[in-house]
Amino acid sequence: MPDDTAMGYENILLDRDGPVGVVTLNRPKVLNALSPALIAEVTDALSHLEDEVEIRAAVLTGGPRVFAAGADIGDMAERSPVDQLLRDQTGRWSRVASFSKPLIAAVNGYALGGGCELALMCDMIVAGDSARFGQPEINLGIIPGAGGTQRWPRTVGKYVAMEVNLIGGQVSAQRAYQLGLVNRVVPAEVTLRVAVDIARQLATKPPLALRLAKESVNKSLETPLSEGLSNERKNFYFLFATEDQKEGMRAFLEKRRGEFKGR
Ligand code: DAK
Repeated sequence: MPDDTAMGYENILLDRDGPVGVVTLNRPKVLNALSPALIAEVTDALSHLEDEVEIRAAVLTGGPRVFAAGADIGDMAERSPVDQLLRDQTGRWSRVASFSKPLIAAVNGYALGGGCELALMCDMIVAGDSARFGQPEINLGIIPGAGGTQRWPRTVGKYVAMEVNLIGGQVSAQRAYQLGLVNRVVPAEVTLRVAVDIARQLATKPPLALRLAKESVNKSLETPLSEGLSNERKNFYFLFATEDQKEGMRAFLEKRRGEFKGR
């Protein structure tokens, strides 16, 4: 398998731990500030992991001290709206949210601005006890540009979302857990390990069912209930066309573990 050096990455690391791909943001001197080059590398790495059949889930982390302190302010400071439009950053970032395999964020330290938005694009979030989430863009004279005003209210409701987006303060790991924004709070030194363990557990599940479960849950955030239910039903029926459904049900009846191939 190609590793990060072979791929020529300068802002991230890409590792594979069995069926789990691990993408690590790696600009520690600027708290993993998300430059366009870094985002391009993240999306490139995810598209490789997407194509590798043996990879069943992925983890996105910023390493032991910080997840990411937001988009690179130095890069953005003098940009015009036309620059922003032409660089198609929105298209790039949205590829993280459209990754079809399960993606777990392992967050230690700051996840601010675009860093927080990146974590919110993942399917589950494991937070180290040092994690701090927030949207401080308001203090820079802007608002979030990659989902902060949309994913917060859909996750924690209007009032906390207003607090986060209008005041620009930070939410601790513990509060994020109480709000339902993160799945686990763990000691910071085991954040990555716990996230990889969850990803490994997901890697034992039937990949096509995982993909459609992810798609169906995400759809529920964008559609009226009737449309979401209709979409779920179609995905449910479709899975009866897969070998994994036959294997899963046979394995249950034969009292053994299913071996899933993603077919
Ligand atoms: N950009 C660039 N450099 C940053 C940075 C950032 N976001 N955050 C930190 N750094 C750099 C600092 O400048 C400093 O560099 P040196 O001075 O050492 O050269 C180094 O990282 C260490 O930071 P500090 O010295 O400030 O460290 P502290 O521990 O004192 O403070 C902090 C940590 C996280 C509280 C502080 O660094 C901070 O407030 N950082 C900025 C946080 C922020 O405002 N984030 C929001 C940025 S706006 C879009 C997608 C996404 C976005 C927009 C559009 N599209 C798809 C269209 C996202 C926008 C944003 O995220």
